[in-house]
Amino acid sequence: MSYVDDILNRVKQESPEEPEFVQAVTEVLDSLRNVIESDPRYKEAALLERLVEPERSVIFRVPWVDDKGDVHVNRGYRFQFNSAIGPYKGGLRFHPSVNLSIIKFLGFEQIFKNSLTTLPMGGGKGGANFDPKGKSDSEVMRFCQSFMTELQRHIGSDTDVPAGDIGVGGREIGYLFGQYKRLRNEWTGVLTGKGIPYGGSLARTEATGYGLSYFTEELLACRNDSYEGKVVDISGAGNVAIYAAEKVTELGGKVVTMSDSSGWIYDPNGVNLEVIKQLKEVERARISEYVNRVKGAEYHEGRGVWVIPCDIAHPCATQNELRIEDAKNLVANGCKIVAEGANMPTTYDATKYLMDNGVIFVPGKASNAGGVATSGLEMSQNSERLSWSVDEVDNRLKGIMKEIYHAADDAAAENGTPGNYMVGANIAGFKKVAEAMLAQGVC
Ligand code: NDP
Ligand code: 2IT
Repeated sequence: MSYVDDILNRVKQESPEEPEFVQAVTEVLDSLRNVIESDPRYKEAALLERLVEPERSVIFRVPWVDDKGDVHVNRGYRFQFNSAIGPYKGGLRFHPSVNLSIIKFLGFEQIFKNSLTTLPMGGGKGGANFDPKGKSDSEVMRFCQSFMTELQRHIGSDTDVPAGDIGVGGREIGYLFGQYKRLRNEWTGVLTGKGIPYGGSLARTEATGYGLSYFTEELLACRNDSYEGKVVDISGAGNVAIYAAEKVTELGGKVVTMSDSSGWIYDPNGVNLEVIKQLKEVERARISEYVNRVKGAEYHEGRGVWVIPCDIAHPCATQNELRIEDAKNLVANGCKIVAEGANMPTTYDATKYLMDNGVIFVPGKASNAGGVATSGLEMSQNSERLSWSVDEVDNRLKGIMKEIYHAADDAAAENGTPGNYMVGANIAGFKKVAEAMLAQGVC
């Protein structure tokens, strides 16, 4: 049996209740077959065994009191997966669906994504099965304070630097940062995605969505094409989706769909982002409200954005939201590019179906890396006690996304699988981490 299959079997056997983690490992290791089998150093150093095992994982109780005085307990997680190329770095997710498998898959993916950014950041991820929806600001604050009361002993600006993800935005990062500072009596860049008045980076809010569009713009430019006149389906209506839609629109595309966990909208005239921002960033309302404010749009309950014909699809909500039946709809309706904004939003069978049917597929670890890349830029600014202008950050982000595109494109071609960005991104992300691990010995 090959080394890759041996490790894959072992992960499947040892993690039967971690389907998302097994899926992520399978996608990565399948992509690395040629690279792993052609270099005996990896097996000799048990590199894959070490890569799939988090360096450290912490699971903790998060008790908090609601506005009525009732006590609740949630489960908190931090997976410190790999620190070969820098301090652990990755977001925190607050969502009722959070469990060990989800945080573990996200931490594993983050290793390769962070490597692709070219910045010195290791991989980590955390979160809690807490639902911020419907909670008051005071309840969210008390939860964040309790969460940080435990997390603070495990993180630090040179150890592990968390940030936002689903359910964790500027409000939550503010409360988390305040509690860290209070407990440790030190002001350091221990979190990214901070507010601008207290050490945040300009353009971090927009970075993941903008980065996704910059990556796709470069991919199109290399084919003498652009977003101009393209119809684009986007799912989600959170941080990533909103700023992807904003940049796609600015670059000449027409975004016709968005969604939340209740349902989705179709606006044939192009989504009105002012209305979406008001609903989602200000009122924290449901997307169903959109049709009461914009004429000519439709609202549908449940999932379904991928039935709408498009040239380009950007899934920007959550894992495994683009399934085989969705892939079939997209192909049948002439979609040419699927570039992921979310982490692993496309199931593995859907991914294969898209690629087998001529759709250019870009995995999130390449196309959504702009968020963590700009977090890396926030860390640099904090270290040098300076803030860069919005143009400086945006230009660096653009440069990094172009570099990631070419790194994945080159690695795919070298591997004999040109145009396979799944394989290219995994190889390009893996090589730097693997070299660092080999150089550092068995640890
Ligand atoms: P937000 O919380 O801002 O938005 C998430 C959006 O997805 C919301 O519209 C939400 O709907 C929807 N959603 C969440 N969970 C589900 C679900 N189980 N089913 C259907 N819809 C769902 O998160 P982000 O925009 O930050 O994150 C979106 C994705 O992008 C995630 O996969 C995240 O890991 C990834 N990502 C985020 C980065 C960042 O910098 N923020 C960086 C790179 C990747 P509702 O409001 O109803 O819950
Ligand atoms: O998935 C991701 O890359 C993020 N949620 C952003 C992580 C970060 O540290 O900015």
